[in-house]
Amino acid sequence: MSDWQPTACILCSINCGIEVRLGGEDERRFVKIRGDKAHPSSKGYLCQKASKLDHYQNGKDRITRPMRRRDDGSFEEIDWETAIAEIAAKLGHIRDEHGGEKIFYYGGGGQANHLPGTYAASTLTALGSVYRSNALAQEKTGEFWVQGKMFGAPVHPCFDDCEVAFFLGKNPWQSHGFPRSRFVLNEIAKDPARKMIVVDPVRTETADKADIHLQLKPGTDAWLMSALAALFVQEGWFDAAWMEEHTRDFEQLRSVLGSVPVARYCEIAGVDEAIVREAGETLRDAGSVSFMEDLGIQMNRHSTLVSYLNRLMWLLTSSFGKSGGMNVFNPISGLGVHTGKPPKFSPVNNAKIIYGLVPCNVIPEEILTDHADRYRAMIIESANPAHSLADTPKWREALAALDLVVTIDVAMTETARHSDYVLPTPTQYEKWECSFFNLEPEENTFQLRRPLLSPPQGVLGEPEIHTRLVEALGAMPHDLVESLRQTLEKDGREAFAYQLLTTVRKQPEIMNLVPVILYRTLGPTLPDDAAAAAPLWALAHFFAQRHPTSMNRAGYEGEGPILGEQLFEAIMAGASGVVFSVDDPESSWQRLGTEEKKINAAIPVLLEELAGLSKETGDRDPAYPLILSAGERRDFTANTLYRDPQWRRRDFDGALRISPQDAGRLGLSNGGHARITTHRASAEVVVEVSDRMQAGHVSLPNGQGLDNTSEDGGLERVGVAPNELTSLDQRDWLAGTPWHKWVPAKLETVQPD
Ligand SMILES: Nc1nc2c(c(=O)[nH]1)N[C@H]1C(S)=C(S)[C@@H](COP(=O)(O)OP(=O)(O)OC[C@H]3O[C@@H](n4cnc5c(=O)[nH]c(N)nc54)[C@H](O)[C@@H]3O)O[C@H]1N2
Ligand SMILES: Nc1nc2c(c(=O)[nH]1)N[C@H]1C(S)=C(S)[C@@H](COP(=O)(O)OP(=O)(O)OC[C@H]3O[C@@H](n4cnc5c(=O)[nH]c(N)nc54)[C@H](O)[C@@H]3O)O[C@H]1N2
Ligand code: SF4
Ligand SMILES: [Mo]
Repeated sequence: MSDWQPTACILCSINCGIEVRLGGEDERRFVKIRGDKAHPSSKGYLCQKASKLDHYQNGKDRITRPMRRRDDGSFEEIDWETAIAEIAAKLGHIRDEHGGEKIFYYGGGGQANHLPGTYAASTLTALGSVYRSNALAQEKTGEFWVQGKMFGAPVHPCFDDCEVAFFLGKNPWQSHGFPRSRFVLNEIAKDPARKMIVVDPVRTETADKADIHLQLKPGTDAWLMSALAALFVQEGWFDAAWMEEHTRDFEQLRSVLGSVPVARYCEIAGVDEAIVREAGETLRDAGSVSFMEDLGIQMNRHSTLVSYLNRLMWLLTSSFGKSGGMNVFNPISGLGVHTGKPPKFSPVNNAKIIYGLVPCNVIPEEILTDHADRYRAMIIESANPAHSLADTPKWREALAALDLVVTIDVAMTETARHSDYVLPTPTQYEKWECSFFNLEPEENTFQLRRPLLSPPQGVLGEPEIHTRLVEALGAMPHDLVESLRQTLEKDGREAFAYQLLTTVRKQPEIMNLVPVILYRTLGPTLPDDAAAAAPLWALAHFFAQRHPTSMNRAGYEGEGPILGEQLFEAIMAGASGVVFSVDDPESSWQRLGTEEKKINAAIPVLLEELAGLSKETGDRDPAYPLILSAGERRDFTANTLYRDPQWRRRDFDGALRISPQDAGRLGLSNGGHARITTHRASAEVVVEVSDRMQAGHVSLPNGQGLDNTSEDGGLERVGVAPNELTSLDQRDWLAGTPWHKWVPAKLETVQPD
C-alpha cells in the first residue's frame, strides 16, 4: 500500500487538508482518508463527507475521451486535435459573424478547483467574450453588492474568538462556511460566557446548540431583522460615538428604523417579541459578535435587503474592526474569471451585472429570445447549470437553442448531455489544483495541491485545453513566448519578470493572455510537471506588492520582488498549505475601500425597500399553502460532486421533510409517498416526518436527482432534482438571485405503485 499523501477535500469552500492512502487492485482507489494535521487552517479536522471521496475520484459516468454529439443526440468519441480544431473554428465563426460577446461563459471552478478560471480569461479574451456567470450569481451577488457599497472591501467573521455567534439562514453544522465548524460550534455551546443566536425556520443541528433560536416563518427575515435593528435605534442600544466616528449617513438610517413597528414586525415573522428583545440584549451586551448569513436568506424574498440589514447589525453592535468581530481579509485572487471592466448590464434584459456576473436566472431568458443581442454559444466549465440553476426544463430548452455548447467536465453530467462537445479533464486528484476560498482575516492560508495519481489516457487538463484553444484561435503571441522562454533560460526569473512586465505595460491588450503565456514559458521549468501552477507565480508577486506588511507578519522577509518569489516558492513547497497573510483586526479600518475610510450606513434604494415592508400584505395563493425550501444541506448532500447515490448511508431518496402537523393533516408517515406541486412543476417524493420542521414548511435536499447511466445503458435517477420545481421569475429585484428557499407548493398523498 502506498504512503499517506497530502491534498484537500473538494466538497465545500473550507477545503480541509486531508491525507489519502491509495490502494485497490489498480492502486487508484482512495482506501483511507484522514485529516491532515499539518494543514494550517483545518489542522486535522474533517467532517463525515470527506471519507467518501473515492465516490468523486472513481465516480459514475467518468469521461476520458472528447465527445461530439451526433444529430440523433448520441455521442461519438473524437480525438483532441479534431475537438480543438472544430471548437475553435465554430467559436471563431460565431465571433466573426455575430460578435464575441454572443459567446457566454459559465463556471470556471467549483468548490475547490479555481485554476481553470484563471486560464479561461485567456480564451475569453481571444474570443472577445464579455458576459459570464457562475454559481455565485445565484447566491452571493446581492451580498457582494451591499458589501461593496458599505465597505468597499471583503469582510469575514471569526468564530474562534467571538463572544456571540449570529447565524442568519445558515446551518454551519451541516454546511460549514468557516474552518472546523463543528468543533467551533461545540466550543461556543460549551462555554457559558459565549452565546449563539440562530435565525432559521427549521430547528437545525446548529439551532440545537444555540442559546437563542429565532424560529421565524419562512421568508420573513426582512421583518424580523428590521425589528431587531429598530430595537437598537429605538432603545438607544448602539454606540453613538462609534457611529459618528466610523460611519456616514447614519441619520438617514436612524429615521427609517425609528419608525419600524417592532411588535407588528415580530408578529409577521411569527416570533415572540420578548425573544427578539432577548436576542437584542445579548447582542448589545456582547464584547464581540461574529455574523454569518447564507442561503436561507440569500435565496429568499428580500434577499439583498436582508444582506443589508445583517450588515446594519454589524454597525449597531460596533462589531467591525475588532477581534472576534467582522474584519477585512486579503484575498490571493478574486473568485471567477476577470478580464478587465465588465459591462454594467446584461444585453437583452438589462439585468444588473454584479461582480462581473450575469444573474443566473436571467441567462435562459437571454437565450430564448429572437433579440439580436441574444447569446448564441456557451462554454461551460466545472459546473452543472442544467441541474443546479433555477428551472431545469427552461435550461434544457435554452441549451438546445444555442448554436454551440461546449462543456469541460470530468463526468457525463446533466449539462454535458445537452452539449455539442464534451471535453474530459483530469479529476482534482490527478492534477495540480488550488482553491481561492482564502477568506480568513487574521491568518489567511493557501494550498497548492499536488496530483496523487496520473490522469487516465485521453484527458487533458484545463490549462492545456485553454492554451490550445487560444493557439487554435490564432491569439497566442508566439514571438513573445519564444523570446520570454529564452530570457528565462539565459537570464533567470528576475529578467523574465522584467520583460513580461514591460511588455504588458506597452501592450496592455495581452494582459489577459498572461496565464497561457506563463503556462507555455515558466510552466515547463517548474518541477514535477507543475506547469499548471505558473499563473500563481504572477499572483504571488501581485499579492506581495499589495500586502508586504501582512506577508512580513506571516514570516516572509524583506520587500519587493523577493517577497513574491518567496511566496511562490513556499506555495510550491508547502504540500499541506501555507499561511500567507497575517493581520490584526485594527488594520481593517485602513483596508476599507470607501471614501475617508468610513462605512456607508445608508443605501437609499434598500432603505426605500425597507420602508415599503410595512405596506406588504404577504397575501399568498391559497392553492399553494406550503413553502418549500428547495435544496437544503444535509449529512448526505455534496452539490453534484458525488454522482452515485450509493454514497449516502441514510436518506437514500433525499426525503421531503415535513412537520408532524402537516403530515398528520395529510395522513402521511415516514417513508410515505407524496406528490409535491409548485407553480412550475410537480414531482413524487418520499416523506420524512421531522419535528425540526414547523407547520407550513417543507424541505428537499440539494444536489439530488442526478441522471446516471444504468446497467441497461439507459438513465436512472434517484431523488428529486430540486430545480425541476423552481422558476426563473422568482428572484430578487436587485441582484436577480433566486428564491429557492421560498417556493409556494402543495402536497398530496399518493399510493406507491
Ligand atoms: N453537506 C453539505 N455542505 C455543503 C454543501 C452541500 O451540498 N452539502 N454545499 C456548500 C455550498 S455550495 C453552500 S453555498 C453552502 C450553503 O450553506 P447553507 O446556506 O448553510 O445551507 P442551506 O441548508 O441551503 O440553507 C441554510 C439554512 O437556511 C434555512 N432557511 C430556509 N428558509 C429560510 C428563511 O426563510 N429564513 C432563514 N433565516 N433561514 C431559512 C434552512 O432551514 C437551512 O438551515 O453549503 C456548503 N456546504
Ligand atoms: N434549488 C437549489 N439549487 C441550488 C442550490 C440550492 O440550495 N437549491 N444550491 C446552489 C449552490 S449554492 C451552488 S454553489 C450550486 C452548485 O452548482 P454548480 O456550480 O453547477 O456545481 P456542482 O454541482 O458542484 O458541479 C460541479 C461540476 O464540476 C465538475 N467537476 C468536478 N471536478 C472538476 C474538475 O476538476 N474539472 C472540471 N472541469 N469539472 C469538474 C463536476 O463533475 C460537476 O459537474 O448549486 C446551486 N443550486
Ligand atoms: S468541512 Fe467537510 S466537506 Fe467541507 S472541506 Fe472539510 S471535510 Fe470536506
Ligand atoms: Mo454555493
